[in-house]
This record gives sequence, structure tokens and C-alpha cells, in this order.
Amino acid sequence: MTSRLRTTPTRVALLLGTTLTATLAAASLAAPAAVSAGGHGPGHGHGHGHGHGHGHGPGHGSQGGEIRFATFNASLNRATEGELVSDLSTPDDVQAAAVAETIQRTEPDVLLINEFDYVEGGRAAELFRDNYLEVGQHGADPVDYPYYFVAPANTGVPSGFDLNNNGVVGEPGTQAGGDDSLGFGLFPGQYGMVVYSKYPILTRDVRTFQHFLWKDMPGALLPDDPATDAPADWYSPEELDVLRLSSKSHWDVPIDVPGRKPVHFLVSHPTPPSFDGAEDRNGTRNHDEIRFWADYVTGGRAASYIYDDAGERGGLDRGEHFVVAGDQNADPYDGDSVDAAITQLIDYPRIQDPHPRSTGAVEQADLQGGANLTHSGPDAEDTADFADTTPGNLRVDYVLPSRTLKVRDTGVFWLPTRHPLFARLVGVYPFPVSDHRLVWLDVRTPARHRR
Ligand SMILES: [Ca+2]
Ligand SMILES: [Ca+2]
Ligand SMILES: [Ca+2]
Ligand SMILES: [Ca+2]
Repeated sequence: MTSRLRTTPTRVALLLGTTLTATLAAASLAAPAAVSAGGHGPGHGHGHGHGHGHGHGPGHGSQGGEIRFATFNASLNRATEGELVSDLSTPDDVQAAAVAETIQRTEPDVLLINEFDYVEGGRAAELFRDNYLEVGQHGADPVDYPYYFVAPANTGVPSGFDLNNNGVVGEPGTQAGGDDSLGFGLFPGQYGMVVYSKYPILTRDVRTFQHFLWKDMPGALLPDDPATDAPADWYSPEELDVLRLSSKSHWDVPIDVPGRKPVHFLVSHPTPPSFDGAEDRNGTRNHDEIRFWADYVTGGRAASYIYDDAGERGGLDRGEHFVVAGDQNADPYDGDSVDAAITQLIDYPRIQDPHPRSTGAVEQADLQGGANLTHSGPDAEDTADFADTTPGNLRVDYVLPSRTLKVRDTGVFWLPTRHPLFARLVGVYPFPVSDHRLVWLDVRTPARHRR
């Protein structure tokens, strides 16, 4: 149990939560229209057109169509429903301020935040924007995101079944209930996500895949109960009829880049491949959650099995620009993930792996030792500071562009200890902000009509 807690410090807090105020409504019963429309009415989604004031136009070198994409698992999840809204309702939450400062120091144009509790109507997303991102933190310039997108997640939505096969259907709001939910969580939407953008989001073209069933993926790695002879039988047919592939959600969020073709921001947060048994139900699910995007960007017949929450089928058309982003919970070399889980993306011919690095990751691997000393992957590419007993520091956070985009620069916001911002924005366990580091990528989009 100790190592389990130390492996993912972000889960420590939730074990302390005791109250349950969640209902099924927020995450499981939202109609597809509401999923993309949220509190702003159909067709407008959560695109939000306020605020132009800080002199930060979109684009780093906007003449060249250069855009900075980023992903950040910011640990902006809380132990109970409503706690995040409470924390973000004042400008006084030290951790949220440090998340905001990290974003202000790196200034992405388009940003995915993982582990941001879903709140209906985008309330938490707006509070974080208004009370933190648009307020300069410790001398950093404010950052202005006129557009954002949020939608429900599968986390904390009771399945009604004993998914972890411990003999009981866990009570919602408890660890056991979390394990029997459609994705691990103590209330619906815990550990959700949000996309912020300086560019307009083509809300009507957003596709969400919250409801896609795992069994509907051809060749799915459905886990096997090793105690029985039957193959792939960890889940009963009745369970497979409700079990969704995505542990949170998968979203295709098209970004409208002026004068250019849209860039599809493909975001998700596959389950950690741990917290399970010999059947490896989380490892196999992690693998298939990652595989989803490989099939999606292949398009054509490879993606014909895919259906979104509005019932539309298929993947991306060939030649579309895209950036796959998120905490994929899989390292190419080390850790617990199913072999080759992440290579489905980083070795895929239509995707580039720009290998973002940092000096801080190298320094911490040396200082922390332990499992880091036996890793075969390069320390410089680590993005998360996990327990040094196991699994050690890993590369799990990715921003991967399509071959159609030109990579200009990339990096991981993992400062070295000598840096004046280290203690406030990076630190070591217990972390002041998150156990993950922000990963950023600058790409250039080709002009629309160039031949
Ligand atoms: Ca159970
Ligand atoms: Ca079996
Ligand atoms: Ca560590
Ligand atoms: Ca490592």
C-alpha cells in the first residue's frame, strides 16, 4: 500500500475524502448535444469571446503560422465534488496559482490540462481562467485564453458492476467504488480535463468519444481472468456492454488557425497501467486507449469502427493537421505499461516524435537514484517525477504533431534546482504543483493554398 501511494502522490489526497455528494447526472447522463455545448448553448460550446486586453496576441511569430501546443497534468483534481470550484473561487489557492504561473512562464497558444475536475457548465474552467490565468503570478505576465472546451468524463461514474472482481460492487465515493467505476474516480468527472486556446475552437466540429465501448474496438486487448480457462474473460458480457474504452474521455478539438487549415487537437488521459492484478486490466486498457488515436489518424477502414458521442463514424481524413496530446501514462522503455503501448504513436509513420528534453530531469534522475539508475530510456526525456522505488521517473506526457506540421522547437518545463523558480514551480516530492511537468511544442502550419 505504501508504494502504491508513493507511486502516484496525486491519489493520496483522494483517499482522505469521505463525503459523497456526487450524482450520476453530470457525467453519465449528459446528452451528446450538451457534451459539446455546455453552458453556452448549442453551436457555441465553451468557446468564450471575452477579454482581449493583455497585449498577448496568439502565436509565437504569428506571421509564420507558428503555434505553441502544450500538455500539462496539473493535479488540479480535488478529493470531493465542489472542492475545485471552492478553491478556484478566490485567488488564494497556492497550488492553482503555481499551475497558472507555469502556464504564464511557458505561454502555450493551445493547452491541454489533465487532472482538472469536470464541473458542469465550465464553471471551474472559467474560474481558473478569470482568477488565476488572467492574473499575473509572481511577476509573470497574465495569459489570455478567449476559448476553452470542457466535457464530461467517465471517471467516478458507477458502472453498477464489480469491475475489479473483488466480490462486491464498491460504494461510490470510496476507493472500492472508484475501482468499479467506468474510470477510476471518487465522483463523476474527477481527474477530468480542459483545453484552453488563444485561437477559436471549431466547437461544432468537436468530436467526443466518452461513450465508445471498449469491446467495439476490433482486436481489443480485453483482459483475461487467469483463474479460468476461457480467454479474455475478466469482464462478463454484461460488463462489456457498459464498459467504455476511455477512462476519462477522448476529444478531437479542431483549432481554427487564421489563414490555415484547422489543427485537430487530439486529447485524452489513458488510465495508469497499474492498480490492478495479473489480469492487467488497466495496462491493457491503457494500450487500447492509446491505440484509439493511432487508428483515428489512420482514418479510412482502420477507423471505420469508431463512433463518437453524436453517433458519427470514422476517423480523420488523410492530410488533416493534428497534434496528439496528453498524459498517456506510458513510457517507451520503462514502467508498467504494456509493451509497445506508446510506440503505437511515437513510431507511427504519420506522427513525429520531436523528443522534448530538459536538464532538470537529468539532474533529478541523478539526485534521486533508485529505479532511475536501471532505466533504459533517456533521463532527459522524463516528464513525471514518480517514486524512486518503482517505477522511477518516466516519460508519460506527450505533444506529438502530424507529419504535415513543421516542428520548430520543443521542451519540458523541468527546471534545474539552481533555477530561482525551481522551489515554487517544480520542487521534489511532496510537489508544490504536480508530479508531472508541462511539455510544449512549437509547430508551423503550412500556408493553406500552397502547392
Ligand atoms: Ca469491486
Ligand atoms: Ca480466463
Ligand atoms: Ca522520483
Ligand atoms: Ca526515466
